[in-house]
Amino acid sequence: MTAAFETALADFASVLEAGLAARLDTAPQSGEIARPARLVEAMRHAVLAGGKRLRPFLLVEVARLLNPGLTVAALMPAASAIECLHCYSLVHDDLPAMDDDALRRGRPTVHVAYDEATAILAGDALLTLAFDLLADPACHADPAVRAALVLDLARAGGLGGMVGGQMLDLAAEGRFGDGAAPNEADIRILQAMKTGALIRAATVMGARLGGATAEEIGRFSRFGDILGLAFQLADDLLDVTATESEMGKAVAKDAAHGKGTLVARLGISAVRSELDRLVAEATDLLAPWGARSETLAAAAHFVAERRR
Ligand code: GRG
Repeated sequence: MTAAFETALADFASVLEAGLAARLDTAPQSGEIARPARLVEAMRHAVLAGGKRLRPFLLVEVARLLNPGLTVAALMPAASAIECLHCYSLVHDDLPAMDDDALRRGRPTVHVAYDEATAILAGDALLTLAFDLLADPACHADPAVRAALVLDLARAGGLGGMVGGQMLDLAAEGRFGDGAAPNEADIRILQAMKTGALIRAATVMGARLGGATAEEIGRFSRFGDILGLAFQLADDLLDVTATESEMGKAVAKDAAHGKGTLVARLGISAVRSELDRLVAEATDLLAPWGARSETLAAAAHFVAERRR
């Protein structure tokens, strides 16, 4: 992974953050009645506190690869939507009823900084805001494209995607006392749902916004699947190899929670080899765009080799 990629990601993160900050203020939008200040503050705490901004970055990079005429500003509503949905998932994942974490992105989690009820509502409001951003005509002039984006994000984020994956994850910890420990195939499915679905949504939504053909949508769906799997494998590796200060959140939690990860099942070196294969496959998928796709190829390396 190159320093140039890290710089591009950091530069994008500042632009996205400024856009998100502007959306999260106390002035009601048309159709709203009032915005409670405490809720806005908690949402800002959840969203504006750092974060790699990988999902919106992928969305923007895929869209601009397919249509270089698109500006980052034009893609900001959809990019912000996917980050809002991601941030909601982190707020709810950190709650006492879920992972019960006190640290996220190097800062107190929302329920610690505020309180549990506020954190639940901040997550709810971020989830709703994600769909508000996609449905707004500012997202795309064509209502059919907006509807397709809404569907992509709903299917990735909901029952058969991220939320469903979180449910399977809780069950796999033995929370509900119902059944055997998950096998490798079970773990792959739950991770594809919990983590992979949203990363795939980012690349597919980017492709849609870039005016992709059906073949290109399929290609970026597969690219997103590969990055999602690599992201989760890297996350599992970091859980056993990184420090709390590198990650800005608690580590070594998987074993403590009895989580069956692929690192625990297959071992560190097998997972590292799988990551190498995934990066190679992701890079092959970008072949039609040659050197113009080098940022996305670097993103695949970043996901697999990241230390945060
Ligand atoms: C509570 C509905 C609900 C879903 C939770 C996101 C999630 C599903 C759980 C988080 C637990 C976890 C560690 C998942 C592994 C992958 C992941 C989503 C890591 C955090 O994403 P990053 O690294 O975070 O992109 P930043 O802070 O950079 O945005």
